[in-house]
Amino acid sequence: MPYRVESVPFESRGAEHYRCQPFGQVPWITDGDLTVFESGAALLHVAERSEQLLPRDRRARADVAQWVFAALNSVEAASLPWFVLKFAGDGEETAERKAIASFLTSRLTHMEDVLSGRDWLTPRFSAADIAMADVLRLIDRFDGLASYPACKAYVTRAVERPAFRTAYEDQMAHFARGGEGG
Ligand SMILES: N[C@@H](CCC(=O)N[C@@H](CS)C(=O)NCC(=O)O)C(=O)O
Repeated sequence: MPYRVESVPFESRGAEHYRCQPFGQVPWITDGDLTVFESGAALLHVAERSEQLLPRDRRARADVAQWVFAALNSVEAASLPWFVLKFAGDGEETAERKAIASFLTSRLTHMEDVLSGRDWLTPRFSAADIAMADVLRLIDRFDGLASYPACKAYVTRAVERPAFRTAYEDQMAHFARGGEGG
């Protein structure tokens, strides 16, 4: 599927930016005359075009949908407070910080059990793996998967896929050009 990577100004976010993304964030996608914000919604919008990424069979589709939401709502939701502390360089041990770490530990322990028995979340690679692998990949960047070998191996499998490499390299090349052009 052909696509083009685009950037928007970070400091001065105009009305058009807020029209496409009400929180003034990125990403959003433009597909003809419509725009879709929230990466999960954008993912599902694109996946609609692929029987493999989002099957039409109702059971298979529900299976993919539940794991997409699990990635964003159960795993990413637990990783965000942990990231905020990591970004802030805050390593102080307090009861609140331990609670945040243990929330993430609980989610990763369950994901470790799930991923110990399978290559992908659903019988075939799907949109659910795009969402979950990306959430886990970011946790891994802060060494949060050191005690979760099955999660780590899953991320490795996902990022070694030619489609991931192509998309990642396209985005890096876009940034290397200063965010200009396709
Ligand atoms: N839930 C949103 C999160 C988007 C998000 O966190 N975007 C970050 C960059 S990855 C951003 O735009 N940060 C700048 C800001 O919040 O002002 C999604 O998945 O699309």
